[in-house]
Amino acid sequence: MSDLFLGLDCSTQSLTSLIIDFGSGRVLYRERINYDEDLPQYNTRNGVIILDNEKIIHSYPLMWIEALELLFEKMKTTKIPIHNVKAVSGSGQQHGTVYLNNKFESNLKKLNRHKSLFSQLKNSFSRPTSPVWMDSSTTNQCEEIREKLGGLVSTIELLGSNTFERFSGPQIRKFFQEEPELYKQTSTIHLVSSFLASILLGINAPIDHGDGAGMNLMNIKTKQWDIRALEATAPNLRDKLPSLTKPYNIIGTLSSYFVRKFGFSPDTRLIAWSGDNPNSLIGVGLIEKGKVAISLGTSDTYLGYLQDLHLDFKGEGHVFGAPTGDYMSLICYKNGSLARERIKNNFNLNWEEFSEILNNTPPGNNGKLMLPYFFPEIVPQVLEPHVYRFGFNENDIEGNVRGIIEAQFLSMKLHSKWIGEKPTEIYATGGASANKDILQVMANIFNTKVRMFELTNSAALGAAFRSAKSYYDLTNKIKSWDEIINKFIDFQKSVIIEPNEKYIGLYDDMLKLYKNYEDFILKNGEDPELARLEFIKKYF
Ligand code: XUL
Repeated sequence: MSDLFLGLDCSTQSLTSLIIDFGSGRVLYRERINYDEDLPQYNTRNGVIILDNEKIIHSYPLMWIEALELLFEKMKTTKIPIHNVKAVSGSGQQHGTVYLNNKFESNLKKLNRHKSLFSQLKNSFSRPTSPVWMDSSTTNQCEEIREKLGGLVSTIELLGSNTFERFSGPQIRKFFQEEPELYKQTSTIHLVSSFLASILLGINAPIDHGDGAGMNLMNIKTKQWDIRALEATAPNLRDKLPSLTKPYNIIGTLSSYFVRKFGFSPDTRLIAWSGDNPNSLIGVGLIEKGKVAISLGTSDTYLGYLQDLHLDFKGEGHVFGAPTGDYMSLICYKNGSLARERIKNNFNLNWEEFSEILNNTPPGNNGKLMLPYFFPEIVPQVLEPHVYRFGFNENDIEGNVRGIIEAQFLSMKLHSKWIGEKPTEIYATGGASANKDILQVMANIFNTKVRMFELTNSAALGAAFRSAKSYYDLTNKIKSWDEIINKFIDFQKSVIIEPNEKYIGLYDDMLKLYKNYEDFILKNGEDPELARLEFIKKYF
């Protein structure tokens, strides 16, 4: 019987499991729990809850635990030989923090397989909800920490990123400032990834360098907790954080709860979990310079593999640890799929109709331009949501459909310039990457070919690849990343979307116009209306 590997992905809206069969090079099984639909008792919308105002966005760690158990129960009812799963790893939405009291680890150690995880772990939390990456309520804390670290440049040099509202450090500081008693009662603070890894491991699991870099607490060069950052964030924080580990480390074996309840082998190895973006990097097979991936999910992200540390001193991008042990660059946009869906739903469209309109509208959108801040935006930083439309209004279907898609890719092109290289190819992933028409706009705006994959769940796939790699390294059957990736991703068969050269000039001009509009709105720049009219005259 061939070796199986399990990858899990706890994303914003769902929890996915995916099993790969190394013998046949196939994905054997895929299942998903959607939080809103499958766990309606939590009343989440798109997997999250809005607390006092729309800047405060949390979710429930207990819901993720319930989803995990449901997922394993479903897996058990299939014919999959779970006993042959050699290793498990996982992926978590990044930055979200889980606050646990001193009962957590003892609860984990005495889990009884005849009872649910929920009932046995529900008293383990010092804070019932977890702030997630969509939260943008910590601007003050970001400023305080950045100042204590000596300003923008030294913060970026130390941590690989500026301080960001959604990053774990500023979130922890806010909790400490607003609820000091509960902070005191917190024994351990986990990320979503290390939290779920702990449940599977049966003791506190470490945080890997990929997800750790998204906390504003890890030194990006030494990959250790940075004492200055810890002190700038909250008292006694070192004692509350798990240790850091390399992303490919084997952190133990699956706890007996899972072994006995669901039929795993007691030798099933557990590999450190990481963030969804580092996992996606491997899940699309990106371990080469010059290529980038764009993930179109709840967040849209622009990812690149970095052999050496290369920082963005403008402070918009991030550098995280990559699963290979090297680095990766990342730019994250909050107005991703939820913004696309907002337009689709406002006009009562389905995705086919959305695509048809996109296809029937000319590149350049007849000079209609949108700044799409349906939600607070990360890049460029926009804290108060507002959608700006130039040359059209909110009732114009064509204007809005093409407007949102062009805006998203123009913004990505503009704000990824710090990486310094024009990509030679873009790997597209995430739910919306199944839409060829959206990818055609991407190819045209970047003037780069775009590769479309059959599988869009790259984070879970990446976690499964990582389990295989670490397992074979351990058992001296060493396999290179290329060998693993090529076994499952048939690059020959994936669809390539070529850019249409006809639009190079148009999109170069539109990018300048887009930048002028961003400057006009966000930096009090000059009104580019005349330039827009000239753009229309030139192209339409
Ligand atoms: C990355 C980020 C998001 C989350 C959720 O910095 O905030 O991409 O990881 O997917």
